[in-house]
Amino acid sequence: HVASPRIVSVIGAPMTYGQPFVGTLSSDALSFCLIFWVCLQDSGPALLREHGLLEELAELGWKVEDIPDLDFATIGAQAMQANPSLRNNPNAKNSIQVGAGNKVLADLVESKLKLGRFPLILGGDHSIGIGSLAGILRAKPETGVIWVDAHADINTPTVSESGNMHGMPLGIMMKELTPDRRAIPGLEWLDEGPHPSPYLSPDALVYVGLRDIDKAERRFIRQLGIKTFTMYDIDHLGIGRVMDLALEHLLKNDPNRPIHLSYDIDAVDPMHAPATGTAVRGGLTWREAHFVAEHVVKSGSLASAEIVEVNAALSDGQGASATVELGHQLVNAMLGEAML
Ligand code: B3U
Ligand code: MN
Ligand code: MN
Repeated sequence: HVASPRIVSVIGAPMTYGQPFVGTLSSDALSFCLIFWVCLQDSGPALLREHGLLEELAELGWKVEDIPDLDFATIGAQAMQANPSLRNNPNAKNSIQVGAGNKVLADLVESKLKLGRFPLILGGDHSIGIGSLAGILRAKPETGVIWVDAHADINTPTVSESGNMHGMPLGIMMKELTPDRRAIPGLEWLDEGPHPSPYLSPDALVYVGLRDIDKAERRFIRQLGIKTFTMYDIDHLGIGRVMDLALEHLLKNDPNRPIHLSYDIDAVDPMHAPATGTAVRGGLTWREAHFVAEHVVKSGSLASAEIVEVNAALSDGQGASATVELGHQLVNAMLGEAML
């Protein structure tokens, strides 16, 4: 089957520039960064690796290609140096660093997909969705996306209330919302060069697990008619029916369409995943969280996946290890652990 290649390319993408706990921000965030030195490089991928993730993927029958974590601190610093006159926009915080890092990620994801491999991207904050989607859509423009999240991540620099880019990947990757991506410093590459990155069509996206949606995001979702299953829908229909409908929406016109699963750990209830930037109560249960991944795998259409916002620095030791363990279990589920 086209969508089940045997080599998984594990891509560590420890991005932190898309969320508030970086660099020159509030004094709270700064003192936090002095205590936890991890502020420019997220520990998510390293912790998942320490947990024996790669060995387990091998046990599941995958050939594992382990790629060294992308060094976003260096990539970001170089981008700033290369163009000292370029200013970050307060409405898209750290957009130069976010953009430069995502350019490297996009090229990597595109090249692995073109080799027939399964890119497994370990975040990092959800701003890496920009690079993942750019690379995926360059390699396979017909891809459908399942976005599992407490949040809609469809803000744009113009409407975002926080300016944090982990809340914007979908807004930036939709033409209807960001018709000129060259206007955002650091993201010019999306629309330049021999291989501009296609946009994601609103009907190629399905949301699962939403429960914290900003006002402008609500308007966009309605206007664009994006297929959305909130926690209300999961309560009402059950996760089984919701996932059937989600797959039906993406696969009805093309049963062979590749699917990308973008999994924000904050979709899961904070009882199980407290170590994340913006935890919201009332999330997926442990089993619902697994079922989402398992059911997408079972369709045979899953072609790439990412897990994001596992941030061990944002909880006590116990909460951090619980969150890492869940992330690790979900990755196993994405790579077919529950399949007989
Ligand atoms: N919608 C809010 C909050 C948020 C989005 N993504 C996360 N938090 N993780 C925002 O800042 O855009
Ligand atoms: Mn997210
Ligand atoms: Mn989220």
